[in-house]
Amino acid sequence: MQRKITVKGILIILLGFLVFITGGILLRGPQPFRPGPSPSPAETDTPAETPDTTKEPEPSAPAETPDSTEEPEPAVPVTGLNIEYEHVDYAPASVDNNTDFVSGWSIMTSDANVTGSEYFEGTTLQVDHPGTGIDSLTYYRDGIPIPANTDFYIYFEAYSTIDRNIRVSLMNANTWQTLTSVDYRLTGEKTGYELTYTSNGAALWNGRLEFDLGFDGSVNDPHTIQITQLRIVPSNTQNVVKVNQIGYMIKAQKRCTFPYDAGDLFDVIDVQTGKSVYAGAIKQKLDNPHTGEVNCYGDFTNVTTPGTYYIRSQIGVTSQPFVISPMPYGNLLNDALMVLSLQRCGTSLDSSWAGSFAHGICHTSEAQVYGLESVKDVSGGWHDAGDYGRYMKTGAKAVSDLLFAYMFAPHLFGDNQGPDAGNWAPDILDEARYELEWMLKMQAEDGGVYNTVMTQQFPDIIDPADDHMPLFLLLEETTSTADFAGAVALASYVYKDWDADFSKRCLEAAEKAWKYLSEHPDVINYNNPEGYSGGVYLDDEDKDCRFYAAISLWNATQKQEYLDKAKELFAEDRTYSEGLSWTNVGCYGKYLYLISPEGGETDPGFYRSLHDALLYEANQLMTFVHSSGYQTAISNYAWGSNAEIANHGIILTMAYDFSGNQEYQQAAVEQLNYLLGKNVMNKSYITGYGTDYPKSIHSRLAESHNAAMTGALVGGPDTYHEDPVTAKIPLDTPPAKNYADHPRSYSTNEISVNWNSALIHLLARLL
Ligand code: 9MR
Ligand code: ZN
Repeated sequence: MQRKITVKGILIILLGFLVFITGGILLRGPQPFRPGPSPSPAETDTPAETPDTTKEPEPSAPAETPDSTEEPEPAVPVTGLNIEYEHVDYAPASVDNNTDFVSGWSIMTSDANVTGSEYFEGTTLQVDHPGTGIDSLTYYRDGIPIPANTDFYIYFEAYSTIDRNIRVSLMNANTWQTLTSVDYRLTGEKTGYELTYTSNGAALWNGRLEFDLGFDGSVNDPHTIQITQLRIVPSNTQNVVKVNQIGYMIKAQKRCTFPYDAGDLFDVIDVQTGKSVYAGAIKQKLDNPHTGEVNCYGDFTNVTTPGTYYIRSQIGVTSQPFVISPMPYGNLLNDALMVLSLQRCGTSLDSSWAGSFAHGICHTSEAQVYGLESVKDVSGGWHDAGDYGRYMKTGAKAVSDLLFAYMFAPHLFGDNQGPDAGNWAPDILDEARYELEWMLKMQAEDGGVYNTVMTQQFPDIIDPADDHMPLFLLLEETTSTADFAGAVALASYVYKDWDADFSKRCLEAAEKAWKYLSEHPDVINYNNPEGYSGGVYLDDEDKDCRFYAAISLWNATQKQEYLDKAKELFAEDRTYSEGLSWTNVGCYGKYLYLISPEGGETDPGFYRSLHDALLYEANQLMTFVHSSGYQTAISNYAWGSNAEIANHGIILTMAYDFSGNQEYQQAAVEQLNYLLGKNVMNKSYITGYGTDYPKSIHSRLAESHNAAMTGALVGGPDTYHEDPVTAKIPLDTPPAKNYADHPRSYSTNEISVNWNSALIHLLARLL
């Protein structure tokens, strides 16, 4: 009878501990009391770090805006942000390749005595007694996939302190049938050995590689054998290692996820040379209930040479190719913003900038106010999503994202694309203003704000200009009104130096909305009235919206009354200060107070409470990150899960700003990595980006024009099967796999302004 002993991995700690925390504090700590002007591009980066300038957004400097030399110099906007932009110093100095490393190798002995120690790159076996036969002592690993009709190349390096023979076999672990077997002679000199094999029979998923290290017929004395650098490379690889399919910023943490135990180590292979430039440990084996997998991850942060690479695991599975570069995401930020321009309603889209999405003027008829005889002009704004409805909650959320993105990183946004290129204002502010002008029209005389303008039913899949159904203006709500007040008061602050009149109009509207809120202290929020089957954004809690509104109004006016209200709401329930979604907007308020030049000075105690609340919120997200094999900050995959992941990434970057703890920023990068392909579906969820991205999105504009826009974030996996396509997915499918690249899968493959704005906001904070 053979005795099976699993080698207890005695890990040799080769590298130091991760140095996550220290790097960022000195370079980019929060400076909470210092207001400052927007940094100029020159302050933000060194030229050497931005080689691919042709693809990057142009900073909106006057010299780069052609054809209007007569125009006055644009005012340099002073947005009052007190965080100066600097590139994040991402890279931990070292990657600990041993922590959490679990070997998949085992030792089996009959009458031999052996002890083993191993680390991710190899193993050392102390053979005290080799037993009586070559298979008295075997060192082996199971679970090696052996696809049919595939050539295998197996390589290892080894030595023995006494010259001796060993046998290496590839087997079927289920039947113990030997597929191939070769004898080698080890010497005291470490030597590379090779073995090739062609699989002809049926595919076999539980292959075994076995080293027979028992008695070779002559050597009986105790000796030491070392085996390292083992690689099993099939010609026929599967792309199952998950990466960001675009790539990784040089300074960022770089991780890939393995869907199962793929060996002990992985290589980063340079596509041009085919050579491994780095080997790291596959580690942290974790059950993943969201994906139904066992995951491990690999960290290759230390690869910092620009190039195109792919990951290959020790037993042969690979990833899609990706780049490592200072700015790998090319035009993504601009494209994501252009998606919003293409959603413009109440105007025609000109082919000069809208290309194949050009269409005639749409939805300009006056809307009938629900329940009244009156009609109102509420033209403009963005089509919300794949439908042509326009909704206040998502509009306010999206505008907030754009304004915060601009405040954080103004240098990233140019004045060279879309319908307002070259008008001296950054396109992102033009875009936000297009929606804001519509939002202002959505306010009723009493200050309350309507929740939506839409047709009674969703239109067919037609061009916007062909949708002539009557428009209805539905119901004032406190939720919509408070969201409006938060975003519009923020606009009054941001546009002050660009257009004082517009800024004033915004402030008046926001204060009028506040008055309405004061007169309506209880939440008002409506489902669609009977007979109306368009979109609906249900939100039965308005305190987070009021919190955002109060802080944003305080920020714009410095009136104590607003701050008092914000403090009262926060004291009532900390969670009113949480969230960055269309339904929870509290974190916009919390963050705004923290970055406001007057924040800490006005009320240091409140500042400290909000500071701690931000870290508390981020720490909750970090528990999701730490328990996920993909480092994903989500616990429930519902409609719009991709946007939730992006929103949570933003919160993590905010926590980084106010703690200097780089772990938050690294985790935020992982959220972008998820959206660009490092996910169980091996799918980039952003159209036009990555090796495999959505092709059949749910969008009336895209479908009626037979094209898909570039840079659009789709909703992503939704556990609850809320459309006819995902309704056919088996119910026991793990949550993160409930996704369908199908135009009728509106719950997973639609695009939406408030999802793209989250992507823009996240990118602005990471690039
Ligand atoms: O994003 C919304 C999601 O959270 C809701 O569960 C769903 C049902 O109410 O509605 C989603 O929003 C859609 C809206 O109702 C209509 N326009 C398209 C939106 C995105 O799919
Ligand atoms: Zn329209």
